[in-house]
Amino acid sequence: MTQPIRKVLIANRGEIALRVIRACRELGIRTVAVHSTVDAEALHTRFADEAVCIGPGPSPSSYLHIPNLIAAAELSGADAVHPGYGFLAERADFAQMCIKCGLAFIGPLPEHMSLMGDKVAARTRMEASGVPVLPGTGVLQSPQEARSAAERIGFPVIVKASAGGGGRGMKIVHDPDVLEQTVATAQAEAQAAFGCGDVYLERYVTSPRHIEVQVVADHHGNVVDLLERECSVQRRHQKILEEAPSYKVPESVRVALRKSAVTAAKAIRYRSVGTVEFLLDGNDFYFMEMNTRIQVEHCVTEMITGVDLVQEQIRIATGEPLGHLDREFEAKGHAIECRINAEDPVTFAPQPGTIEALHFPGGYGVRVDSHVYQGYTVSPHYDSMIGKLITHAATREQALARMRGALDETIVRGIRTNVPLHRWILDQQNIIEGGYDTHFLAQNLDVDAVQALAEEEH
Ligand code: MV4
Repeated sequence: MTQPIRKVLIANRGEIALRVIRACRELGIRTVAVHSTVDAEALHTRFADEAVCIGPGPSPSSYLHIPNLIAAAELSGADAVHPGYGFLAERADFAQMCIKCGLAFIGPLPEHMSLMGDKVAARTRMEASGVPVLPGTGVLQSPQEARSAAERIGFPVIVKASAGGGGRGMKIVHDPDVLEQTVATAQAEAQAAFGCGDVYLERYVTSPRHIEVQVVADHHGNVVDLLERECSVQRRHQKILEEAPSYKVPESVRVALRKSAVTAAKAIRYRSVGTVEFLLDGNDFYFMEMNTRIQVEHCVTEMITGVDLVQEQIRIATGEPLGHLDREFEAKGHAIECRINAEDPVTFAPQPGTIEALHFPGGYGVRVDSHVYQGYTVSPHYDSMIGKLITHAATREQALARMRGALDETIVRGIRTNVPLHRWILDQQNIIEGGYDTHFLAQNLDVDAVQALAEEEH
């Protein structure tokens, strides 16, 4: 039942393209990079065994252009496609097209992506499978229907777009008097943004933590969880810092979270690596979304489990059973990841430009996943993340200390980065103590303190 993979086309760029190249190299698999004209000199273009130009800088004409990607795969004789994260990673139509063209898609089935992309369908399916969901509704048929539903649920409620996700298309309603109007606006906005005006209600959790469980599922129905990550340090739904395992979550809750994630994956006969996201409200937790891709923050899970998630993803795509992975995992130490972005540390405005000087940290327990180098130009066409610093140590306290040192050793000149913001975050009492919630940054960000650190940077 196994289908060998000899050559992988990587439908992505940046650090994740390098991450996939490294995984393939170790598995003895050849790689094909695709790149836009802007990325002709990029490291993924250089380090892959082959490279194919797929169009100009703007993503719709290159990294999102399905016909060009399929043509590149056929031209190069690739037998599989790895989508990375972002771009086409969760597009069921892309996965479907790959399969139709005889290419193994290194990810789940298209139907898994469609189901989880439809937030109401996902909610309904999870609830039916015994995974906890918040009190809420199906697709609202009218703004009037919202009124009686909200009375049953209790205020505050949140209006979410069924085609949204990742924080897009959400509105919080505290006041019953504005509910119907808010629902009508949300429907119109969802129609404009997603081409689908379906919205639904949920009870709004005012101070949640974001905890997500890594799952790995093979083609034979075996599912295992690789513990959880906490990603509560976010700004406008962009994660900034992640850690594994979660801290100050009672053991009984962690066990229940992990069990629910496995239940979720089994219920939909999921395959490949995936992440089940939960909102943690005190000791209660609720299913939020499932991500059907490898995630940016997968590295912290790798550090505490010793499992190469990208290699496993590829092995699973060949039809291999979980085998050695099919066991109860226990965290080995603690890992933290800081996403380094080319952006102003205070305003968060992207900072495209050329990196004049660069030094990344090193040492025991320090991992750097990055695609940039001295002389590299950060393009305004793509995401501003220029790399990830990951530290791993026996304890959380040691991992934090190691990260402070790693940040102090990081030098990026020519463009502004969020390194000073990270340095500030790691000195905050809420972070040091743990147990912070998703409002941490919005409620605590001290712009002047971060500015001072930015100016002090050598
Ligand atoms: C929520 C919520 C509170 N109550 N749903 C944000 C991203 C998307 N996955 C869903 N999100 C939220 N859904 C209910 N019923 C709060 C958030 C939320 C959030 C969640 C995780 C991490 C950061 C967040 C920041 C703001 C809002």
